[in-house]
Amino acid sequence: MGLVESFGEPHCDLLIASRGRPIATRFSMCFRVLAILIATCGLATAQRSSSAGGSPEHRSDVEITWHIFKPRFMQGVDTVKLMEPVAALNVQITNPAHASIVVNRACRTALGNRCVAHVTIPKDLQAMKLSADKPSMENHGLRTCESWSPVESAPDTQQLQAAASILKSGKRVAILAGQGALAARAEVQKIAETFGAPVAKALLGKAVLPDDSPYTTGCIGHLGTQPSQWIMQSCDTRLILGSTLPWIDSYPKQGSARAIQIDIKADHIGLRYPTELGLVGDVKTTLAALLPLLQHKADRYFLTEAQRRMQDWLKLLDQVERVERSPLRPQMVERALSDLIAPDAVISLDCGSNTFFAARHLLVPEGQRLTSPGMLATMAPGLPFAIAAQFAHPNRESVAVVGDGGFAMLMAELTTAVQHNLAVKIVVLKNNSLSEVRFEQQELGNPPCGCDLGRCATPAEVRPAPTSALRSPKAAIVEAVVDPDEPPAKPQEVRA
Ligand SMILES: Cc1ncc(C[n+]2csc(CCOP(=O)(O)OP(=O)(O)O)c2C)c(N)n1
Ligand SMILES: [Mg+2]
Repeated sequence: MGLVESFGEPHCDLLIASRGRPIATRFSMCFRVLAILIATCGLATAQRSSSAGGSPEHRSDVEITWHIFKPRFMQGVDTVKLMEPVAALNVQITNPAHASIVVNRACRTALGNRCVAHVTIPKDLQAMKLSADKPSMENHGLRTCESWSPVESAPDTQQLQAAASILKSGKRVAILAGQGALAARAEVQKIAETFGAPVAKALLGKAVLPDDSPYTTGCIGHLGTQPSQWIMQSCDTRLILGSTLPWIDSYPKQGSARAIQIDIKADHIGLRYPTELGLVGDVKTTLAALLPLLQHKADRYFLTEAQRRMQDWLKLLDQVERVERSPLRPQMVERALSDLIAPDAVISLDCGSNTFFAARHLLVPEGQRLTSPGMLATMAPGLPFAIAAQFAHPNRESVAVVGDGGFAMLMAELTTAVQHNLAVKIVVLKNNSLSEVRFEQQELGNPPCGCDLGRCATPAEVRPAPTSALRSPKAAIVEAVVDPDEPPAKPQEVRA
């Protein structure tokens, strides 16, 4: 357990949410030491993000937050009510002895059910000593246990045999791997090898197989690759592993392929595609139990064709990355970064056009890990994710690739990185635009909009810039470049 004081209040929550992402390797939590309205709104976004994104599948996942809570007090917010829609467990601590039981249960709820658990600890209570507490008469010295083991269940033999039979009858098996398969790299590779089945990866599952694996066609979905799209449209059997990829148009046409889905969450089965057989269980354990029932398939046509298409696709990306022009193509920047970052780096992405470029042009090798906002696709978590990753992996490079819009939202979180001596690296794709939304609006036929900009940096510019801003019929910004060494003087200190 660690205490992290976050300086960008709305963002400490994303830090906490990110600890539940696949980047954390061990049971880890952040205490939250500040709860003001804006922070709490940020918390709701982050935790909604984590609940909307489906449960993080990593066994160290936990989403627990402590709050200062002072109803009717300045900056007080009823965080219990606020978190009610997203938290599976949502309890306010009433005394120190209560804390040990509730916190234990919250950890079990979050870890076991892969969901959000939320604990509120009023500020006054945080300062109380456990030894000074008088538990209620009914407490009888209640203790709880410290051990916890992840769920590693697999479906029964009959179901596994049914799955094996469907897979064996398929001529063109394609695999969709999501974040639930992150811990099952060896098993996914073995299945792909056995069936000559290409693997398309959801963005959160990008590290399931390294991008140089002969079995993967890269990411799938709107930010994916053409070969991934092709394998999904051409397969006759689809194996979905720990994924609820949201883009329905990236699934085969209904009825055109049989589908088996393996997911630890029963309610994920059939969520996106009419799955013929749903196996509820841990992806790694289930695949390990399924593998002995399968035989090597001699027909390699589907895989070979996917690989050929992948070669063509990589050539196309290479050409795009090499175009020399200014302003730079973001793809060139992503490629340079991909070549330069450490082989075991942890990469954190944002939401925007930048995510598309990163998904395609950052090629993740075997030792790297990657995380991104997931299903809610909220802007700006790249930096807080990178901070959390650096806490979780102090000896690995932590790199955030973010948009300028997202970065502007959470830039203050840099203070946290500096304060905690975290050597995070942030690459901002500055296009002076909320580009993804701009393109979406263009597609809808909406006209571009914006405000007027003015700048003054010299005495001669001091009047013209605000004058035209004040006369503008539109919203206008004046950037006045002023001396940072001019002190906020007291009356008696003012000098000419
Ligand atoms: C909190 C939040 N607000 C708004 C959006 C809608 N949205 C999605 S991408 C995007 C633009 C992001 O801009 P930027 O970070 O500069 O990235 P770019 O698209 O320019 O690469 C917006 C506004 C969102 N996903 N999350
Ligand atoms: Mg931008």
